[in-house]
Amino acid sequence: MASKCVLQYLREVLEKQNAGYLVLIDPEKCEIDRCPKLAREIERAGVDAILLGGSLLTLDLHPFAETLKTETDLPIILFPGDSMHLTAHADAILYTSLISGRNPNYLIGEQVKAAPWIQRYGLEPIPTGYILIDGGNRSAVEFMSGTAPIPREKPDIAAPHALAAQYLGMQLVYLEAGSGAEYPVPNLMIKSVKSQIDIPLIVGGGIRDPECAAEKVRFGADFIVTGNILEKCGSFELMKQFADAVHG
Ligand code: 1GP
Repeated sequence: MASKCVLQYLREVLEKQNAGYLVLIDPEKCEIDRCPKLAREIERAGVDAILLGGSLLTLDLHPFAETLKTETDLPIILFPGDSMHLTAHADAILYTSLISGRNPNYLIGEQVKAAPWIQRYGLEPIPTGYILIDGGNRSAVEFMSGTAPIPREKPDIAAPHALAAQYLGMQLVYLEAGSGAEYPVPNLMIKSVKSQIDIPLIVGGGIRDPECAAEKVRFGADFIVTGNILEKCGSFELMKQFADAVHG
């Protein structure tokens, strides 16, 4: 993406259409040789942006971001598990703080370590309140961060977290059930959180079919993220169905 205003681009996506669709590529689960074709198909399917990252990376992120950028004009947005998951080849970074947890390292520690590199790499930081919800199984985020997710039946706890994110000046809220979650974030929790905030709401984790994605949008999600389902049975047709369902 030529300009460095990815947040503005995301806001325009929401002005133009019902909601936005983001595809997550986790380098640990995607062969780099697949990336050129995948990037072209993602763009052709009507996906709005690409998230790149994962909870634990053992591979070099640079060639993945570089390859994706060569093949698509869509924004490449880093979705880091920690401060080492950075590359200059992306456009922006979800500058997340894991606000559902009480681990200072994921609230502010990793962010401090990453800040000079974000500046050096010229990445656009998008401050994001990251809220982990119990997805029915133990997620990588839960394990890696050493934090407990918010219980699924407690929208009354999730909503003030999201409101606090907005009051702290964050620009997005991400409700995360965890990659490969058994259950996605519950509809009533999405509705409750959405009723409390004015900033865009991202929902991801365990969304496996376009109908589910459309349902989450109906309950208030502004952006839907899918990762696993496309890594497992990724096809152009499926991505297009997701994009169409989300865009309404
Ligand atoms: C994970 O929300 C994303 O951070 C996507 O989850 O892999 O379950 O689609 P899935």
